[in-house]
Amino acid sequence: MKEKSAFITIIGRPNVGKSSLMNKILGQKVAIVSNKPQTTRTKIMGIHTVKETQLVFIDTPGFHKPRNELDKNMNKAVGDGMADVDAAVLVVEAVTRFKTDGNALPPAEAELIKELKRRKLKAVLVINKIDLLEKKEELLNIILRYTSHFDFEAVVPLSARTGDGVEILLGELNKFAKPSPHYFAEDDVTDQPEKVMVAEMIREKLLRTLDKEVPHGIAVDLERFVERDTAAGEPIVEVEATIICEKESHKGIIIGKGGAVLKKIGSMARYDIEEFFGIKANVKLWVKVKEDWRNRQGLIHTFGLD
Ligand SMILES: Nc1nc2c(ncn2[C@@H]2O[C@H](COP(=O)(O)OP(=O)(O)OP(=O)(O)O)[C@@H](O)[C@H]2O)c(=O)[nH]1
Ligand SMILES: [Mg+2]
Repeated sequence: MKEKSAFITIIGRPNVGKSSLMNKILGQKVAIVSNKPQTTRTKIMGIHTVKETQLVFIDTPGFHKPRNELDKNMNKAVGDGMADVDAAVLVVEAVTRFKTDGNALPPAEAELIKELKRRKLKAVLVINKIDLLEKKEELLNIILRYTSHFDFEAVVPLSARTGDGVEILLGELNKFAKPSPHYFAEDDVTDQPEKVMVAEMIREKLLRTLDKEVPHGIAVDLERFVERDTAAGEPIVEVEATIICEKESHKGIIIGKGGAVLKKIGSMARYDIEEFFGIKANVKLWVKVKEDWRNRQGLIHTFGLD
């Protein structure tokens, strides 16, 4: 059997469903997902191997106007994700409210298309969230608007939520695979260490539970992550993590009245961790304030976000 591979980067504005799409393709949750923009903070690899063809996906942070050093690192991760790949998937939303009637695109998307051209990258346009589309005719206008800016190899409307259209996308992406040995083992799904995945599962629960600016200023520092046997001889994974936030007032919100919010986050995370490892888990969480950490490269590095 002749092996084939392709590296494919997934790019787009925040919150359009890039991570949801990658997870759906992999059939496994590798990247965390939330309804808050800027959920993904670093490049995350997802590996999809079917018979002779291995597609290596790179899920990137949503491209946006930077407001701090962390944002700059995140945008840089998008650029890095576009280097040395065979193709890109530009994800946009079927329900975009365009600010102009002409053909103009939101600035972040215009910028990404400029980058595709500069790098002479081949790209497929994915119009996601078609499950939310009330009038199917609107799709044509969206397609015309985007294709007037770039010569996409294919345009695929789909729903990362229901999976509708995902097989069609895979058919298009398989065309980018070139004869080459596989870079990863057949059963690998991601390059992320387990420790990172656990910290991310906790951050996902924070994103889903908290509002406004609080979740964006959070990092999760995993301090202990060990598997041991209980006295009864049952395996258990012990997780201890510190949630870093930017303000004393945020700390109060994260902990909640009588510790209720932190307890809820801990038990939601425990559920996911148990499901992921298939054994029982103990999760202990603390909260610490580190003012303005998103502007301090040293701390950004400590939390693995560079
Ligand atoms: N209705 C609907 N919602 C979707 C679909 N795909 C993603 N979503 C939702 O859109 C939100 C954002 O999804 P993510 O996958 O985190 O988006 P992202 O592009 O990775 O976001 P960033 O990492 O912040 O750039 C979540 O609430 C998802 O559940 C879809 O096909 N239909
Ligand atoms: Mg994401």
